Amino acid sequence: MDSFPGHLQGMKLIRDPPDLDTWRMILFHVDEMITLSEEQFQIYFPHIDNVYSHRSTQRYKRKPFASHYWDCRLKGRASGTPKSDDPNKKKRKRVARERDLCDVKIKITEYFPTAGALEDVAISEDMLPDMHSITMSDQKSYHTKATGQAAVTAVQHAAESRLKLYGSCFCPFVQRVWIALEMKKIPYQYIEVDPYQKPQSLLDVNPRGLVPALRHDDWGCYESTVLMEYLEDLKLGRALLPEDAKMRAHCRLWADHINRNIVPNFYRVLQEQDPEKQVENAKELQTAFDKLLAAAHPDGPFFMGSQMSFVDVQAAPWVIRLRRVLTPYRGWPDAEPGTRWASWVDAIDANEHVRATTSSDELYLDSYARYAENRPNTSQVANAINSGRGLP
Ligand SMILES: N[C@@H](CCC(=O)N[C@@H](CS)C(=O)NCC(=O)O)C(=O)O
Repeated sequence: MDSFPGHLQGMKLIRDPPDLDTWRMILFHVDEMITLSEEQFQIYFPHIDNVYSHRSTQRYKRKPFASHYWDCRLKGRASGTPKSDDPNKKKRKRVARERDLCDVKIKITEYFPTAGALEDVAISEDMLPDMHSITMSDQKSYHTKATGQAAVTAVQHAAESRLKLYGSCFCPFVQRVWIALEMKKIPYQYIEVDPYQKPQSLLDVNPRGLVPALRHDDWGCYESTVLMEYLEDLKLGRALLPEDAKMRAHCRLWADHINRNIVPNFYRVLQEQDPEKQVENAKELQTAFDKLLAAAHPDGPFFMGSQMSFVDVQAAPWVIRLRRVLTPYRGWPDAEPGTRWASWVDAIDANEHVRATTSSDELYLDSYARYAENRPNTSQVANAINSGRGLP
């Protein structure tokens, strides 16, 4: 079957998409609400269609979208549905599961073309009328569950392990450590925590209650750069720092440059509300990146050459947030094709371990809305960066 009837009309069956087993597991055993991007829905939902049946559709006069509701078929007859008295109706045997055991419901929000909005699909066990996966707390809104590829990786590393990474899906400092663990292929457990609620398990490792925090048996530590060094010192899997002492110092120096100049400047660009100051801050951020690349391998694409290593990992979470956050909120321009800058940004964005720890774009867009607030005259930032570029 290559296309689908009814409410799945228009969806194409993509045979053997990557990580299908994991996605089947995620979608079948859903116990908290998850939100899928349109792309993930299109790719994976047809593969679990045998479980769900369409229940109802709600259309609105003044809203440019419709909501389609689905129930898990393993639930049995939807409440309010009269029992069929058709003697010819085939009696279905319920052997494997009892009635009303499964309470998973799905709401599919279909946006009409004029809406111009992001399409998403929410799946939950206990569906609320207006649901999304963002938590509101003290005026802050943030996601509490990874999405996209990061969600798949989180599920793959949910099992108990001696090495535990306490992380939050939106946090770039966590992503550093997560990328390093993936690159090294050290067995680990990923534990999603809310650092604004600070569960005791996090405070036990980091009394300040910040993520990332790492627990290794009965010992724990925190601060992303320190954790990157700890993983390096374990000497397990692939080394991210070179052997030579002088080259190691060189890498540490530029990792320090990232912490002192790139990270704070990234937030200055985002937090500043005055358009003129935004332009100044954006130039400073670009200068900090330029300095880093001036010290990098001339051909790259990575800092030390053809392989991604320590310095790239230190910067990667902010590099991938340029296109996902600074472009929509501040008009940060795409890297000019053919430049050393473009080859570095593209190589980081395409790296499998970076991808494995990256959520879908909307998660980042939502997570930084509270910093960015106003949308300025974004073309000013783009012009300033493009005209001031000193890179080859
Ligand atoms: N310097 C720390 C920064 C960690 C950090 O700021 N984490 C944020 C999330 S991205 C956090 O835990 N915030 C909780 C809070 O501020 O209470 C590191 O490199 O690990």
